[in-house]
Amino acid sequence: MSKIKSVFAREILASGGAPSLEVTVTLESGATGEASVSYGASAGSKEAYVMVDGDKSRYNGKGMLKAIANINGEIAKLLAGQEASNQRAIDEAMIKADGTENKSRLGGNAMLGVSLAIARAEANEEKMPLYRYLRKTYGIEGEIIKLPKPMIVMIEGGKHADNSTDLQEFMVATMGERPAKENVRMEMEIYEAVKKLLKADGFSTNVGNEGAFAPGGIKSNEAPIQYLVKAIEAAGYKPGMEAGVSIDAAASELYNEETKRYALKLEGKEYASEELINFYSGWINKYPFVSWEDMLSEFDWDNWPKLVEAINGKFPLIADDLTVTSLKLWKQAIEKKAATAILIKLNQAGTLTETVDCCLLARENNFWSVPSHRGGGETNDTFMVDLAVAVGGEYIKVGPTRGERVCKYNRLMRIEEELGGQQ
Ligand code: 2PG
Ligand code: MG
Repeated sequence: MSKIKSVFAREILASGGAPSLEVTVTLESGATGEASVSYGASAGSKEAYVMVDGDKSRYNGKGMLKAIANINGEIAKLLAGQEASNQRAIDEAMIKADGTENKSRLGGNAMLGVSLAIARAEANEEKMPLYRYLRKTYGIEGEIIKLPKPMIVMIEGGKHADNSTDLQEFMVATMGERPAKENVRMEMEIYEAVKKLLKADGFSTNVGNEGAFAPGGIKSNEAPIQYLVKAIEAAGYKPGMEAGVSIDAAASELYNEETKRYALKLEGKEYASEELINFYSGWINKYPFVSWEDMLSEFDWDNWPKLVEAINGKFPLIADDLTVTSLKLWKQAIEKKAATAILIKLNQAGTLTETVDCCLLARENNFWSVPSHRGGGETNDTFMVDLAVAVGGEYIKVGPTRGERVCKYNRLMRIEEELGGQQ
């Protein structure tokens, strides 16, 4: 145990080439912890506030100097001398000091960077791998550690890639139990198979934001599902047994709040919610799905339960923009039977404790939590992987290529190696 001596933040670059921030926390014992903060391209409207400078003379207004000043000034002062092992109390103190619903005074990005760096510093202080420290801190000790499976974005569109599909992500998720490194290998073999199939049909295999293929000119939003099923087979695996397909429509981006319709350009259609549910429903029994995510807009709460009913327990409906890793919204979604799993993004919540609380609520209800990367502003930080391991997240959702993505899978395989026979 040790007290916080200093908190220091700096501006770094995130994957999209715009800034993010990195925080170093030093304890009185000399132990240190570092963390950086990611942010999204298709962010939900109720996410914790990402504070950017707005000064157009630097990085087109996307600088992080204001958030950094909040960390190096007010937050550092608030936390100096506090016991670093009191993570929950520290996060609560920051929330109280901020005093706003969406962390807009101090910045959700500022608060999260500090929150995560403190956890890393204390884990280092206690000489524990981060996932173990998180289990201890949040009382998740004593159960077998089960590693999350990979859910890998293979084909992307929406806000993550121009000229591709309307729906944002088409993923392959491994099924069944095997070592994490075998799951990762399978996925990458399937990724190569997707590449070959797309090439054979004359598509470009350039990649989008998350390192997934973004085939311009693809004919429909259903075609990527077919490519993925074919690729699973071509790589030598059984669709629906060893690997299946997941979709994240990121449908808030397709929804017009005034007309209450979803624009699917590839289909040349504008669907009302029920029509869109019917359109999706045609796929339910046709393909081996592992999960669907954000198939409806965050502004279309009333129709989510209808989609849950249409899926009829075949696979989980994951809420992302709908619940934005907020305990309040996640409780509401469970109550209304609007979703049956939750996507977890640390920066949506803005503190570690609030994020873990969402994961624990999922556990209590036997729903999956799926820690996820971010689209536009990912960093090399792998905290989300340790979080997934700590809370027993069923999957981690991360892109297949580019350094800020593969580091997550490399961390997962490293944890497996560390655990050895202890799993
Ligand atoms: C999502 C994410 C990650 P973004 O919608 O699930 O793939 O995208 O970070 O852009 O919100
Ligand atoms: Mg999403």
